[in-house]
Amino acid sequence: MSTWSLTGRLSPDVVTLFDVFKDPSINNAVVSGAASTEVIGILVAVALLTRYRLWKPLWEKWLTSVDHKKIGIMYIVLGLVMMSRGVIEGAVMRAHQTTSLGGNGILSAHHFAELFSTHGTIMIFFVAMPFIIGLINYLVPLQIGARDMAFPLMNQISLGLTTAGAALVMISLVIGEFETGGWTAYPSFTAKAFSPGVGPDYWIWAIAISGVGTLLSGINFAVTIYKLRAPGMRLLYMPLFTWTTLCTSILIIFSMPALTVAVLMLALDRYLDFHFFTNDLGGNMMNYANLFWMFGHPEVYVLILPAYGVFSETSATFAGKRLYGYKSLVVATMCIAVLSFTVWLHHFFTMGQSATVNAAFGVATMLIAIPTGVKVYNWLATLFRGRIRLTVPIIYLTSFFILFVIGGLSGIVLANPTIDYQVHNSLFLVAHFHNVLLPGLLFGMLSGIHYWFPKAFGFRLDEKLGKITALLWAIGFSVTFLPLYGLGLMGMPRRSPSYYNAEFEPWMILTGFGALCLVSAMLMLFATFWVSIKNRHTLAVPHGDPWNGRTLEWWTPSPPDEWNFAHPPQISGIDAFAYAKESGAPYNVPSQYHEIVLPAPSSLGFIFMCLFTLLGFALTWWIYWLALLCGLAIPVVLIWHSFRAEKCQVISAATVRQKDSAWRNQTQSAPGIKRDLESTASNKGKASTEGAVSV
Ligand SMILES: [Cu+2]
Repeated sequence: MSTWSLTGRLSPDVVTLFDVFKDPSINNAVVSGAASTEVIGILVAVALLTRYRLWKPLWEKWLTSVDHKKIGIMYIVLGLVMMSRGVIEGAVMRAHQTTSLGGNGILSAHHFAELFSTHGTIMIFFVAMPFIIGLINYLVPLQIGARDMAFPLMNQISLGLTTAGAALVMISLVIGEFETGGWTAYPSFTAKAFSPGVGPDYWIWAIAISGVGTLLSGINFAVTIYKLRAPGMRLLYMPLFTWTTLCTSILIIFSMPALTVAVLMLALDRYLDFHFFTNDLGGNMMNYANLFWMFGHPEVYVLILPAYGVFSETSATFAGKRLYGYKSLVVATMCIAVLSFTVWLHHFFTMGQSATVNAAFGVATMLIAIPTGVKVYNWLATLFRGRIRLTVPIIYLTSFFILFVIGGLSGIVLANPTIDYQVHNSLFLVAHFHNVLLPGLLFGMLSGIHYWFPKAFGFRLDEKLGKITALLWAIGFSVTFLPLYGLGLMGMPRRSPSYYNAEFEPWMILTGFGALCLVSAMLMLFATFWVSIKNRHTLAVPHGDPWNGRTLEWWTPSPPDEWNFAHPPQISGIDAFAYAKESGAPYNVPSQYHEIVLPAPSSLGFIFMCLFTLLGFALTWWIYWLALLCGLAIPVVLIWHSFRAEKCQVISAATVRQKDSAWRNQTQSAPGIKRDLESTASNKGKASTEGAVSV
């Protein structure tokens, strides 16, 4: 096959839709089933959008929007779409392993390897990252009293690049195959000599493109927090979620380039016969391991810190108390951020460095438990003697306390190099990282979504269904992953398509049931959204403060106006909104209003998404003329765009006055709802401050 042919490596037989008819087997049924589910899903979405004439509003109100709130929501939608694939893949893997005693199993070993690679890649890069970036996008400008991100258009481009990466992973389900070397894509396994197919290339371009998007997001968040805080908001007056965002952004800015560079070096190895990571001609695979985990370990904290931020906000709000030890939480966050750069080597304790080096990195790893412990104690102290309401976010928080501590402790166990030698390649490790990522990141994000949903959409989520969802996640997690600790200690290797020890089987079946429970938790989550949307009129909270919130975002109507705040509020301490409610009349109408200038909608982010998806696809399949075309089009579009006169939309002072004073007047005259009626239909989003524990 010529490298320069018109269609590159593409040919009709790379489409996996009909594999099952060519060669009927359960494995191929799963392959074709997954591919056709995706194709049908897209067709149904197109049909529905056409049927309800939604293309125009979708384009005008969402895809071209530069409003940080809408971009945040789109990030989270992307995460939810990708999560439905990731969770089902996890369940398919469990189904395979319960049937794989003695080397059978429903899937081929190759397919199983693809599954654990896509599952990991999707869950980290296209579920966890969009969740945190989406939540940050939505919240941070509101929490600091800003009008938008520092760079609204760049924000849209970040979303476009992340979506392009996700699109490539989704395309690999139908056209060709994915890589089989895990979410880390370690060479030499992913080197050209051992994996000549398109799989690693899909991974490379998905990660490289979305990685640039994430880096731009990190820069955007940091600059926003440094430059756009409301008058009077000192750094130590910022809400804790904003603090964790700042630390996460700094982690992104320093760690993401390491990943992008490692991935591009791997691309040079594969495309242009460089030898960075080969075992010959001067290459060394350990260079990749170092670069990858220089990103990979801080990434763990990129993911977990925003969840810590969510737990800080929800524990204070639902205990009706000021956050205990605010400053120590800030310091702990910064300590975690710094320490996270000093431990990457614990990911390859077994790869032959000296005992001294291993010991140093082991100790550094264990140190992170100290600031983490500080945090857990502070949240507990916040709840202590508070007037706690047993809401959905509090259920997530309590599950987090119980389960995450087990995960954290197993991390300290693994930080001991001698123990790591024993269990590194076993399911013990799989248990550990799921044990931190599910109760930490996932529970944090889901409770955050539940908590801020009424802010974003103007109505609460159904509390009862939300509670069932939260419990199902907690139970599903425990049944699926806690047995893996035992299996790992019994010697079951990870990434293994089959096993030969009959003692493992009952435990594998148990985790299989757990996986079903997790799938039902996900379905329940979607059911919660569905039912709540249907009942949105009874659940409406237009006044904007349904939980008696403490931070600035609750000081706006729900959903907030496009410009967030008619006047940037004057800040003189932490928990500014709680203070305003205690000591004054927070909804007084200000005497004067000014016109507001907002950036105009733009199609640049969408165009970039299309061009980068096409570029990644062309490079993966060696369609070089197309890659060249896209590679030229991208800078041309960017230059063309920068020559256009800056377009803005001006909101007149009269419009701002009309909307803002209407909301203030209505809210002022509305009755305040006491906390025991919070989950009833009478909660329209104005909280009574009577009987609150004082700020
Ligand atoms: Cu690590």
